[in-house]
Amino acid sequence: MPARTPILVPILGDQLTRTLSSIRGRTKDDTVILMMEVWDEAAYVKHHKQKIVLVFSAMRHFAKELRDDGWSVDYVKLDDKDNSGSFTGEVARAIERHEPRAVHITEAGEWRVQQALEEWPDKFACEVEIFPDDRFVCDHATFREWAEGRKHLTMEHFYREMRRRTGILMTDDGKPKGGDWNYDKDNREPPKEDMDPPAVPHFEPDDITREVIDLVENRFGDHFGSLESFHWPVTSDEANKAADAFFKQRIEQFGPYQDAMVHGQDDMYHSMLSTSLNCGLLDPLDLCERAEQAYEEGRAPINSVEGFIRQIIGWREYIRGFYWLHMPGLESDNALEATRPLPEFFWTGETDMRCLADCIRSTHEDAHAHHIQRLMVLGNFCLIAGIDPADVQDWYLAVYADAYQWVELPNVSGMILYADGGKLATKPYAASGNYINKMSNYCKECTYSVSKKTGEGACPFNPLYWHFMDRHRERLESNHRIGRIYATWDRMGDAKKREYLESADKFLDSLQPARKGWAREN
Ligand code: FAD
Ligand code: DLZ
Ligand code: SF4
Repeated sequence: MPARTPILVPILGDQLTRTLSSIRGRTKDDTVILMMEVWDEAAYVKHHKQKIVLVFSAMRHFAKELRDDGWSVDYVKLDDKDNSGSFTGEVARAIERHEPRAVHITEAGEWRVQQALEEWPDKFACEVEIFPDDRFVCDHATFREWAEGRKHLTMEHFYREMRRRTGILMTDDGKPKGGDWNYDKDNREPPKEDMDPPAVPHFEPDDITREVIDLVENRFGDHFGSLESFHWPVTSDEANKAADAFFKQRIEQFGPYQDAMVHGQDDMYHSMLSTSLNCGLLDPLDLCERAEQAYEEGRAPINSVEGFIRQIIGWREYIRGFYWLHMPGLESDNALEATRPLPEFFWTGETDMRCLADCIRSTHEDAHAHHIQRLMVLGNFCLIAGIDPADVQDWYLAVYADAYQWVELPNVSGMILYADGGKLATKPYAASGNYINKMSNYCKECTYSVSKKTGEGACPFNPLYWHFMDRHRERLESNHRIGRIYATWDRMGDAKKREYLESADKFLDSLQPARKGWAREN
C-alpha cells in the first residue's frame, strides 16, 4: 500500500514501458500510478477503430501487469462515471482522491498534450515534475544542437551521428560495419512474380481485448476502419514474439524488397513493429541490437540489417527531433499553397486506381500500409493532386494504428507534401505512374493504362505529375535535384503540354471531395 502522501505517476497510452523515466527508481509503497482512458484523446481525431482498441487494450494489459507485480494502479475506464474526458481533468480528480505530495510524469509525445502538461504546475496545488522521455536515442537539446546553423537537416548526416553515438553497427575502431554507412542502393528491388513472404504472427484477442472491441464498436462505431481482423500485439510479450518472428524469418529479405509492393500482400518483409514501438511495448535500441546480432550470426545481409537500423535510429529519431524543432508551425505550413480537399475515395476506397484502392483497403482492414505505399502511392497522389495539407494530416493521423502526431506530421508535411518548403526533403517526391509500375504489380490489372500518358484511360498519375511540375515551375526549376526535368517538359512542345494539362484538369475536376465528419466531428 502506498504511503498517505504518495507520488502520483500518470502514465499515458504511448508510455507503456516498465523502465519509463517517471517510474524508474520509484518504490511501490510510495507511488500511485494513474492510467486514464479519456474521450479527448480517443476523439480529437476520429482514430481508426483498431488504434483505439490497440491503445486501450495495451493500457489495460499494462495496468494488470503492474498490479500483478505489486504496484498500486488507479485505472480510469472510458465509461467510468465522473470521467471528465481529459488528462488534466483526470489528474485533478486523482489529486483529490490520493492527495499526493507530487505528480511525476514523463513528457508527452505530442505537442498538444505537452502544452497541457506544462500548465499543470500552475493548475495543481502539489509539485509537478516532468521527466524527459529517454526511450529515444536523441534528446531535444542534442537534436537542436545538431540542427543549429545547418542549411539542410540531412537525415544521413544525423544518422551517422546516431551510429557513432550508439556504437550500433560500428567496428571497434569507429568504422561502419561492412565498410559503408548506407546500403540503400541495394534496397530497391522490384517484386518478384512468385513472392511469398512468411506470415506475420497474429495475436488472437483475449478477454481484455474483446471487452475493448465491444466498447469501441459501441462508442466509436462511426470511426473509419474494420475491427474484424484485429491482431496487433497488445503486451510486451506479444510484441517481442512479433519481433522474434521478424528477426528469424523476414529480416533477410527486408532490405532488397523494402520498396516493393504487391497487390494483396500487406506486410511484405516489413517488421510490422511500429505500433508496438510507438506505444512503448518495444525498445528501439534493443531492436537495433537484435538486428545487428542477425548480421553477426550470418542470418541477414548487411543491406537488410543496415536498412532496418537506419529506419529506427536514423529516420525515426530524426523525425521526432524535426517535429519538436518545428512545432507548432509545422502544422500550418503550406509552402505549395495546396487547397484541394481530400477526395472521398480516401475514406471509401472506391476508386478505379488499383494502387490507391489496394493501399486504402489494407489501411481500412489493418490500420496499416507499408512505407512505400504511404509515400509513393498515397502520399505521391496527395502531393501531385495538390491536396490541402490539413486534410492530408488528418487522414494519416486518423487511419493508422501507429499514428502519433510527432511521427505522422513530419512525414506528411515534410516528406510527402513539401509543405514545409523543403526543410526535410531536398525535393518533392513526385512521380508518374512509371515508378509505381516499376516497383509493384498494381498496373498489370488496373483499369487505367500506365503507358498511356494523356486522354481517356491514361493512368492519372501521368498527367498529374506534369501538372504538378508545371504549376510549381517557379519554385522547383532552380532546385538542382529536380530542375533538369523542365528541359524534358519543354521539349514536348505546346500541343503535348496542353494535352497533359487538360487531362490532369479533367481528372482533378472529377474528384468528389470527402464529406465532412470522417476525420473530425463537424
Ligand atoms: P518497417 O518498414 O519494418 O521499418 C522499421 C521501423 O522503422 C518502423 O517500425 C518505424 O518505427 C521506423 N520507420 C521507418 N520509416 C520511418 C519514418 N519515415 N518515420 C519514422 N519512423 C520510421 N510511422 C509511424 O510509426 N507512425 C506514423 O504515423 C507514420 N506516418 C507516416 C506517414 C507518411 C506519409 C509516411 C510516408 C510514413 C509514415 N510513417 C509513420 C513511417 C512508416 O511508414 C511506418 O513507420 C512503417 O510503415 C511502419 O511499418 P513497419 O513497422 O513494418 O516498418
Ligand atoms: C491514442 C490514444 C488514445 C486513443 N486514447 C488514449 C487515452 O484514452 N488515454 C491515454 O493515456 N492515451 C491515449 N492515447 C495515446 C495518447 O494520445 C498519447 O499518449 C499522447 O498523445 C501522447 O502525447
Ligand atoms: Fe496506379 Fe496508374 Fe498503375 Fe493504375 S496504372 S495501378 S492508377 S499507377
